[in-house]
Amino acid sequence: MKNTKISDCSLIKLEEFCDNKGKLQVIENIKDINGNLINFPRCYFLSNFKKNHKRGIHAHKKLYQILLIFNGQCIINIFDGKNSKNINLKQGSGLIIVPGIWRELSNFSDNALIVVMASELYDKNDYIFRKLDFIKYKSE
Ligand code: T46
Repeated sequence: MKNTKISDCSLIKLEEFCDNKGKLQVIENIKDINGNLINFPRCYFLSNFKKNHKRGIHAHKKLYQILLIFNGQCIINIFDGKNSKNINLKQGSGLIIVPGIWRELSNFSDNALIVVMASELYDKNDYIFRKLDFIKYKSE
């Protein structure tokens, strides 16, 4: 999706229920930029972060994602070809990244665990790996 902006991405708060059994957090009813409900058929986990190594460093053409962090925090830089923003991802929040956004994940705290919900099955052809290709894609 070429015409998305970083303002289409949002940090949402998980709904939280605490009682004497413990805590339960919910995320549901996530909509795409046209207002249609998104299904998330894939989920993956990022861990074992190496010092001074970033993760991501690419964009997706069709994929919507929700990034959630358990244990610790990290910084996610998002870029839409013109503007960029650093987001400090913390427990209890989820970052919705729409298609057509470059992302770089860094500054992971020790033992960070990131869960990513993805709106499509894995498809290498959905990735844009080179930043210059991404900038060109966004300007076409
Ligand atoms: C993203 C960031 C936040 C698969 O075979 N299936 C999968 O579903 C995924 C996500 C990856 N892979 C393979 C492809 C590579 O051989 O796992 C290996 C590592 O993947 P990658 O280098 O893309 O990992 P990250 O952490 O840099 O990026 C991942 C996601 O790929 C990406 O969509 O936004 O997490």
